[in-house]
Amino acid sequence: MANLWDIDKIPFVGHDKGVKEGLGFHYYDPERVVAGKKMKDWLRFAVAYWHSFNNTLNDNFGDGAAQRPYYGKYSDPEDQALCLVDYAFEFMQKLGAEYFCFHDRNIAPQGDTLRETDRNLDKVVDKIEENMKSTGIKLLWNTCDTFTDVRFVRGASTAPNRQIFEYVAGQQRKSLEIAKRLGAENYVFWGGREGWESIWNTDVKREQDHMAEWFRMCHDYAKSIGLDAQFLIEPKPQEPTTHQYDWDVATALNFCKTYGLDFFRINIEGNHANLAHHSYGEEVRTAVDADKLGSLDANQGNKFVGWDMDEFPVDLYDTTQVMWEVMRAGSIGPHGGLNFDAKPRRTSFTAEDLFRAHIAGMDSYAAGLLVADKMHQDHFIEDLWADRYKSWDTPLGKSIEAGKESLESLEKGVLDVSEKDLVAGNESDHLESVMATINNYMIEALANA
Ligand code: XUL
Ligand code: CO
Repeated sequence: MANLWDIDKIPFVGHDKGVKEGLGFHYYDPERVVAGKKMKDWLRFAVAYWHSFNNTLNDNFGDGAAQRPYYGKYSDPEDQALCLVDYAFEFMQKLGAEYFCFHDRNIAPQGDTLRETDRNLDKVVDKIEENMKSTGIKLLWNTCDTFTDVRFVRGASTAPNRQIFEYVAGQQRKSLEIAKRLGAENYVFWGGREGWESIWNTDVKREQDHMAEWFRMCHDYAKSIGLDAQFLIEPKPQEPTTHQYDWDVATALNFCKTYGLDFFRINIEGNHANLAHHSYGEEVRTAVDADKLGSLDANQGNKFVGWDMDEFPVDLYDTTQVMWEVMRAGSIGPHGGLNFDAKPRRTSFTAEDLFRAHIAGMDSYAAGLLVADKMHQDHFIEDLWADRYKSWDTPLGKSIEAGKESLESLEKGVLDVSEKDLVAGNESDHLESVMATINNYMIEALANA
């Protein structure tokens, strides 16, 4: 079974080669120019440290299956953490991913005090920094793990116990300092424990006030150290809590508006969108329309399972819809990328499987980009929208949109129209044909890729 060091850099082989003929990209051709930009610059792929290197692939009923050379080899967890850095950068280089993401507690073990933990972090960050310099791999974002440790059972910034808030402040300060040191392009906040199990024991308003105060402090500190990473909130409705405060994109945006935290953009994750009963594309649409798209956690859920499966994204409908929105917006936010917040299935436990999983995700997004590009070139959706809303492109439509009409002024125009004549529908508004046309775009754009 191939060891990471025996595997060569993953080449682009083209889509006429079968997936079984060795490791290669079928659609992802990093230097290929699509709509004026290289594929790699549209997609900006990032590897998620926690899933790709720290996840043992255990589950509720089974032990860790992942075969990684550092598991079980070291008695000191700091030595394991340092060895893992070599593995991670070797993998990312061979994959050709130019970015990565991590939580503070993924990269270094916790000590007996925050001071000791910070020291552990410094040693690993030194090594990460060296590797970033020698490979050119950049930090898309880092974040603070304020959900795994038992001290966070009742929340982090929203914990009822004030001392937990103080602890989070200290942990957070260090994490932002690391972001500055490693040149993070974004900084993510995912409130895994910021929510409630029951509203009976929870002062929801007070907790949300605390969370907003925490964000304000983080932003002030970032400014004070000259960290200009884009701040991102990552919404998720549930799991681990019954209700997370950042339920979905709209809720997170409303939270930011309520508390005047307009420096935030949104990091949207596919599986989180599904848990909130949205498609990935719908959530991206909400963020793009509000000019708040920040970055993407690329993964997918499983239709038949109601929790966060973090599957590698292979659904071309999702990737096409997401990339169509990204192309409409011009980019994945000012500094965003596609971070594979995804884990291989438990049966995919070798180093080769880790490549195969990422290749599948990268090819699926590259394919989505190619289909979306063809749709944009043809103005397929743009023309459909123009036709669907054409009755608004009239003097009266424009006047309503400009806020110049009233109920009385509009009523005059319809009072004497026969009720039967008011059923106007548009010729082009045949949803089934629209969906079938999208199928055709996929088939044809990919056959001619
Ligand atoms: C959890 C999740 C996190 C965030 C970062 O569902 O998505 O890994 O992306 O904390
Ligand atoms: Co995520």
